[in-house]
Amino acid sequence: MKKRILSCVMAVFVYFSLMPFTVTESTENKTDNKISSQTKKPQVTDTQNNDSSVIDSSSELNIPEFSDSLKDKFSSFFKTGTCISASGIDTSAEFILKHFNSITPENELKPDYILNQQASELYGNNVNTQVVFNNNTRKILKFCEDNNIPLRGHTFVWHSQTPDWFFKENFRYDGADVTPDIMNQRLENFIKNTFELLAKDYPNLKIYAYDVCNELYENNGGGFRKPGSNNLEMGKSYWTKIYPDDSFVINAFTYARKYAPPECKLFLNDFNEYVPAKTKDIYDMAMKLKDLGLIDGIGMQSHLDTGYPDISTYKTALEKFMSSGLDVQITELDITCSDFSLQAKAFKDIFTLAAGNSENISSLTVWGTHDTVSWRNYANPLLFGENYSEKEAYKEVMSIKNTDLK
Ligand code: 9MR
Repeated sequence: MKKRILSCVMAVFVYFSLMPFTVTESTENKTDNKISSQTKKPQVTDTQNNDSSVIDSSSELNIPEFSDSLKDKFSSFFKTGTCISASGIDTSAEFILKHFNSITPENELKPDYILNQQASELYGNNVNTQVVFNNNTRKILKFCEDNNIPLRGHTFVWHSQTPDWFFKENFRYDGADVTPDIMNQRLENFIKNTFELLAKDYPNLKIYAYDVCNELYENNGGGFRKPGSNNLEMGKSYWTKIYPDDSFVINAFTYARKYAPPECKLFLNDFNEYVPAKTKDIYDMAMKLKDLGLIDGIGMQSHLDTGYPDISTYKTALEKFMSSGLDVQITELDITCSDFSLQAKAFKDIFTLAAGNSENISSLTVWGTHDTVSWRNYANPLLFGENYSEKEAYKEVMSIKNTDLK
């Protein structure tokens, strides 16, 4: 009992101490270098190493009780994904192939990885944003292509991991801020050049989803992030510094719709998405984009803690997003904890909820293969532990039965 109370207190502490930055605001610069509402389940597109004896995709949704692969267990419900880094391929390839059938590059498609300052400046017309993939990005893309694993692209418009020169005259750090008109052209070229390079160098890569905009809103809702440079003041957005309104969001989706491969579904992705004011911000923008025919889904990052939110708070947000008629994807699930049994229950609750609503949920991604490589490794937030050990959370998730759904 004492342990439980202590664990709850810890959880609340961890949550509140994380709140302002939980979620990512890093100044780190790494330049070194269902899919649309009309397409519904059952999902039968698991192309990678799927053991067809596990699930008969033509039958009704069914969870195999005995399975030792996460992706096989849930393959008639949704894609089961992980984020990976390039080095994860060296250490974990076999493990990734066994458990996951969707991959998100953890950092390697972010603006600070693929926007190239020198080439953009040298191009000389102030608007043709140049995109270059470094070896790490290439390694992940090739791994996905070679192994026929569909990719979730992440991300174009983000306040974080985006260099300030992208918003300045001549693509130079010492330039003045550009106008919205110039920025529109840069944004279009950024998105166009990215999709063109992907198609040219990885013609067999299946890109099934892309986070067009990420973390647009204040951590607890209340509108867009405040204008500024995240590289100077954590949490601020250069996008809202350049644009007086939401046109950068509408335009980003317009360009993504124009240049993304037709099967690639376009997402608005955010964290703390279960905080009611933020749920509303995300929902309202998604509906605006939906009315314009520009969006396919809402991404719930789902960086959770065993102390917050509880499953009913999370479910309320999920239901609101599902009521949009758009696809929903759980895009970055991890659950920090100081009690592995509570964590196991929380993971089971989320997987059960997702499987029970798989009509509207096409993909569930955990944010990392195992605790050791997690961005929150201090609180062991994943399904697998050191040396890929199967944690209680993994076992609970694998024990979900058809009768648990609903
Ligand atoms: O997991 C990513 C970590 O390696 C990076 O240091 C961090 C820096 O911004 O970004 C992490 O990924 C974030 C994701 O892109 C967006 N949502 C929050 C994730 C965790 O911070």
